[in-house]
Amino acid sequence: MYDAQQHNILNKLLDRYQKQPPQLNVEVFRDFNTRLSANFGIITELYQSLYGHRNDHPKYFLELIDVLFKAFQQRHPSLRNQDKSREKDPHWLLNQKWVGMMLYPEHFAKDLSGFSEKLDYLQELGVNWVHLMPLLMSPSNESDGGYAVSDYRKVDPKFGSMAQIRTLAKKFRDRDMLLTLDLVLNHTSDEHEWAKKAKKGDKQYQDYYYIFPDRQIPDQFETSMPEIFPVSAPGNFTYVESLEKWVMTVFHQYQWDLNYRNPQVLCEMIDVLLFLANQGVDLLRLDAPAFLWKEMGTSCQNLPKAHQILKLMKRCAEVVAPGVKFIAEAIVAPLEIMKYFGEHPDDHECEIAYHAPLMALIWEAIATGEARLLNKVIQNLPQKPWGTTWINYARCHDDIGLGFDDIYIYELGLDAKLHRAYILDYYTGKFEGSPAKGAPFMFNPKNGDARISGTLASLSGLETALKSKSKQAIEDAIKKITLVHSIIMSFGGLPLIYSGDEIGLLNDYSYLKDPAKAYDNRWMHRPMMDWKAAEKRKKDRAVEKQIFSALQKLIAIRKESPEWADHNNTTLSYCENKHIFTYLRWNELGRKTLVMANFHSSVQYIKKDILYRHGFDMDRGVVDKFSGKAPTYLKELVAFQPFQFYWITNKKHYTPMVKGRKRPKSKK
Ligand code: OTU
Repeated sequence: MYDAQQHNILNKLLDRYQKQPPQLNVEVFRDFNTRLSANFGIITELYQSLYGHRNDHPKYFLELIDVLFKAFQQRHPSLRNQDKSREKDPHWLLNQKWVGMMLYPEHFAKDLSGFSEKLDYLQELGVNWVHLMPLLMSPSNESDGGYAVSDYRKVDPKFGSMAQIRTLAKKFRDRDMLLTLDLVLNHTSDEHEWAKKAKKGDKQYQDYYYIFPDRQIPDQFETSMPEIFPVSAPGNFTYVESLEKWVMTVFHQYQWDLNYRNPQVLCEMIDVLLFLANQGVDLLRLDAPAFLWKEMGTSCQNLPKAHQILKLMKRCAEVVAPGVKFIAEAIVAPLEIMKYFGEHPDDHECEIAYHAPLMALIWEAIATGEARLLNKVIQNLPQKPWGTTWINYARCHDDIGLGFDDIYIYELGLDAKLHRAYILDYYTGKFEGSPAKGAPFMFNPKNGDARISGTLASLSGLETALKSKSKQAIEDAIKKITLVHSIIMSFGGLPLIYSGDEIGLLNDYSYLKDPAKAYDNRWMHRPMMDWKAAEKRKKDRAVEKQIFSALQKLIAIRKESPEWADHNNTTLSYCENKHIFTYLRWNELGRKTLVMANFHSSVQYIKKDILYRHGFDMDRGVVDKFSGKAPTYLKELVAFQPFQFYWITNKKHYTPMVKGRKRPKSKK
């Protein structure tokens, strides 16, 4: 929209920037000009809605725009070029070629130079996108695994340096790989310079946080704020002796919540965001964005202003670094997660969000042997906006929260409370006969809530199976591990593997010996990468080889399946057997894959009719892309082995794989 006053401000700014050294060449400046002009109206509007009531808002607004220009000046030409080529190809992120892995640098390869030497391992598996877990400066004792940052511009020397990140990012670009780093937006460590100044009594920096002289306001907040870590960090405020004041600390006591009501905080954090973007990061994982805005009398999660902050950040990034995409790490109720994609067609917010409901429901389906709830919840999710995509994952460094709504459990005729209790019991050793080996995380006696810790392999029963030496149990566990990955590879979105799962690493109980970790059992599923075990991926019949090569194959097939690019082309399919989860992936060129996954430990059948219904070419035949064979039929039924899945496609679209690669066309 044209607004004379805004236009005036914009022109003045651009005139000034054009002359500001180091001067940019005409073409480069034009890009900035175009992007700022296109976004200026919406940036102004968002800014006003957040800070318009303050007298000082025009001053801070101009400071923010200056930050954008400075960051643009500093952006490396190769990154600017990449921005431009990504602008020309809005599909780039949706491509089926991307397969990710998240890993702790110090667990995987000690540090950044060690990591650079391990790229071949990732490429052998087929991984071309890496989320490096927090590596910025954070206190050496307790830091919530790096999610308490004490300096956003410095890499913790135990990992390396920022220069190494830039080199790594360059290496990634050369290999067509993507790099993700965290941006911990909601809080800093209490050892961050801002917090230190605040502790010393500096009023300006005290205003960077939520600090209160007594319990009056905190008590009011507490009446409506849930607790995130009720066992290890109860309550949402911490008394700080040296200050004789209460500080808002939603997560741990040493993680101080930033006060985004202060426009300086926003400006600082956008500066940090662009700084990280300028190191060559492709996808920024915005940590805990649901918590950005606090309002008394609310849960202080998912508030409209939190979305406005994210939208403002997105527009700023689009001016400076449009090639950089945002990942919303909003592990909240399914319908709330969807809002981080933006709610209106021209909203720009986060392009990517974690598909927490899919993740949690996969585990629910494994525990119950049924896909009914999985099917129901996913069916009821609205379509996400075009151009956005999910991260599909089975495990990550955090616990598994059963964050889906009770209503769907009731709709299945089940008691939600009992059902949730069953799932918890199944994974935490209380349900006799369950092979899963996990632990309850943050059991809250006030409401009976708990989440689940444990590695993918241990939750799938591998730990128990190996102990019992039962061949059958080991086989079942491997089948479950493969099944779970077959879903995250083929469901629309970006699959993200958790490091170690590709060789079935088990729970690691050594964290109990470290007092800085013992109170947080999420450490049990953050094992050190076991390179000796990884070597066994080359050894026939080894468990590691069975898992690794299965994943390798899943990945290779994914990359060869253009209908798996995420264009909102995942259609859940009706299936009469409650143990089987079915969906169709398709594209406009007539390519399709029908995914059918049996979550039960027994042989199952469904009517062959499903193949006709989806228009498969039954005369020329269909094939399962994973086994390379036709599905097993029993008269008019398709038969499934325990935990078997099919990736059915028309034979004419099928090229057999040789060692995970497409067979080269014969030169006839
Ligand atoms: C995120 O977590 C991180 O993934 C956790 O590792 C951090 O502890 C936390 O932020 C604080 O930085 O806020 O919106 O176990 O699922 O806290 C989701 C709970 C988050 C996590 C939750 C999550």
